[in-house]
Amino acid sequence: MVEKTFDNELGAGGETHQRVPEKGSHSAEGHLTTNQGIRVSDNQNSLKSGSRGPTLLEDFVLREKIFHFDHERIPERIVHARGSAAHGYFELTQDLSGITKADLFQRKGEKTPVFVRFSTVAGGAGSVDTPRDVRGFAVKFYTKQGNWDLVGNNIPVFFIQDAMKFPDLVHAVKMESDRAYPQAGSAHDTFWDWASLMPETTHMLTWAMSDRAIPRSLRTMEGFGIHTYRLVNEAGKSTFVKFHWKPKLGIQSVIWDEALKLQAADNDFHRRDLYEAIASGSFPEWELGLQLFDEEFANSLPYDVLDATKLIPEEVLPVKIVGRLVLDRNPDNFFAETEQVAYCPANIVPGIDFTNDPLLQGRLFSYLDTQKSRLGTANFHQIPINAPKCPVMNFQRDGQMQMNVPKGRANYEPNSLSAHGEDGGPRECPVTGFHTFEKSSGVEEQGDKLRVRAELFADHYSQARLFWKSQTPSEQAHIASSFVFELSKVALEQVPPRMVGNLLNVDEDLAKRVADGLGIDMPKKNPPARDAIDMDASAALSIQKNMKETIEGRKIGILIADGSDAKILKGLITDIKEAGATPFVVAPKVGKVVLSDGQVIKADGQLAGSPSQIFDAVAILLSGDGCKMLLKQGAAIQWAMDAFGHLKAVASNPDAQPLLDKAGVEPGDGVVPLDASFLRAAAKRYWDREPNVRMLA
Ligand code: HDE
Repeated sequence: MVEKTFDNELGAGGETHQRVPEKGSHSAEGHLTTNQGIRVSDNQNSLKSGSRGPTLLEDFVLREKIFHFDHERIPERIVHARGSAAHGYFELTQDLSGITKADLFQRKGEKTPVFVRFSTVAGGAGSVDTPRDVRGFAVKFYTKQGNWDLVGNNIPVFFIQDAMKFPDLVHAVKMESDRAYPQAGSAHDTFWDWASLMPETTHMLTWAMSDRAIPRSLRTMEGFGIHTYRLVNEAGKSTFVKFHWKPKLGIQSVIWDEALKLQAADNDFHRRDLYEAIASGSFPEWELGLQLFDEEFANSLPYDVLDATKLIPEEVLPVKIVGRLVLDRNPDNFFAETEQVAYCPANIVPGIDFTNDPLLQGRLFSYLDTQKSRLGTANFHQIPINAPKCPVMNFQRDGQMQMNVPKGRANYEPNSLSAHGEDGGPRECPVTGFHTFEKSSGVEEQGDKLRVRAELFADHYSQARLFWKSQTPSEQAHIASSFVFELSKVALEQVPPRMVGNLLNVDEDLAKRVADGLGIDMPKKNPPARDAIDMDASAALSIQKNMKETIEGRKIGILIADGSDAKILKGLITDIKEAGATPFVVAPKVGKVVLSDGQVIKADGQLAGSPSQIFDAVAILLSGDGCKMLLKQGAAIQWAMDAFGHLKAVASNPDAQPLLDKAGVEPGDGVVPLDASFLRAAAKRYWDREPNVRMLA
């Protein structure tokens, strides 16, 4: 019989090939146990009959370990499966007590804990971070009155007007059901077949084809509640509200070629960025803004505020800033928190209420329902990340995975158990309890039972036109080119002309550019259900018109090689850090770079694994010999070429010039010497460069 042995600290010999503490030693963290609390003597070897004999069924340690592992995954979300999240707080900066009785909006300066999850919509949980897609922006406020979930997106409107169409939208956009591709992208037959048959999607499509759908980071996206909600004050007066999140760093997006390359460079580009920003103390922050209005204002608009495919331009109704959201703590465990968090638009607190938006109404049912199949129990609200931070008391009992142990007999109400000296349990409170806003509001709340939509919902094009005309020429070119890119992937011949026929209702120039880009004849305009009206352009809808020129929070790549100037490198790193950005040194060998003064340093990333897509601006600092060596490396040439092609600032020292020449980096705005001007240059993108580097529609 062979003696059972452990590897010793030197890892030599034995039946296992892992380093484990010597037999009998105790770790500082305590003893390993089974889920029944039994101490485990050996976590390396299953129980066998003889050293080469069969494994024994009796081995409860092995069976329990494998059993638990087999069930580690839960069903992923049907939409928004891919997500990243963080803890933080909401701080009220404006007293809103006149407008709402919601406790979190009463006292200026008060902080409410939050858990925020961002997501893509179409891809599975393991898909990439940078497809062209809408992003979810879901905030759970753990208020003193219970949980309020504001479950929004990074685009202020939605594809559809009525919940009835949601399963069709999701089926059409997700991977096609026979071939199971494409993953995470809308550029395929079924999505465009469906969307082109649904004119109400047109406004959202113009947003989805814009740079909003390829954000630079989760920290640089706006967020929107989309639907019109209500705020209700102590006196029972209701005010309509639309919620906005405005990122402190401004809105920033990447460009399409960059997004495509990012999918190869870093699947986790957004997740990593969020995690690293928080871990380094550079806390992502947003302002909460409200658009507040009354019935009379709503009735004066040429569109319906209950229609989720419409927005109210900020120029028509300004956004009032009332608070800030700060994310300052990464989750401790992805599964326990980010995966198990269950948002639900039906979670509201006294002082906030719904409207009759037919999309919102459908959502009020869906989220609670889906959590049961995703988390497997009606008791999912007891999972720590979902549990309110205020007392929860009711007569609901039992169910799978019940974590509470209620005492006594009071599991019904009314009861008179207290008269007998027993605890009778909690009671309803007509004063502080949630009251639904009662007044029917301009809208007919009693009427015939009809499967219809309100009259103004039939206007599918006015706001798509508004969005289009509010963009800069560069943004318009991106939108037209995205339509071309996506529709070029559609094999169903009837679809692109049908889509262009819809776009003719938005803008003739847009339709023409898309038809030209596709190489198809201009189709006839599809007759609109209601003629579009012209609205005044809204600068707030453009990213480029609102871009914040700052390098705060940005990541700057510095390409070096052996012989790079030590003093310049040191100064550059210090300056970048002082400006609130993150320097990242890239070199051919990550473990060793010998600088001009003989100093040996480590790089942050290796050249092939750190392409310039992952940076906001780049600096190239090379010696003559270093440059010569890199001229033979495709990755180095591509590094400079992509940074230039992605319209970023490119700084270099004179010895690096041959690399720039070989990469086709031409002199012009944003191509600067490696001096103090670089940090100013790095604060923006150079849109004017684009027509020289790629053809757009
Ligand atoms: Fe969702 N949506 N949705 N949605 N949604 C879900 O809930 C649904 C809609 C949004 O990070 C699901 O827990 C219906 C609009 C976000 O966990 C599901 C309709 C907006 C998230 C669901 C909509 C959203 C979801 C899937 C039309 C922006 C991720 C898993 C009536 C205002 C939340 C889950 C997270 C998730 C249903 C439309 C945002 C199936 C039926 C409009 C950010 O319940």
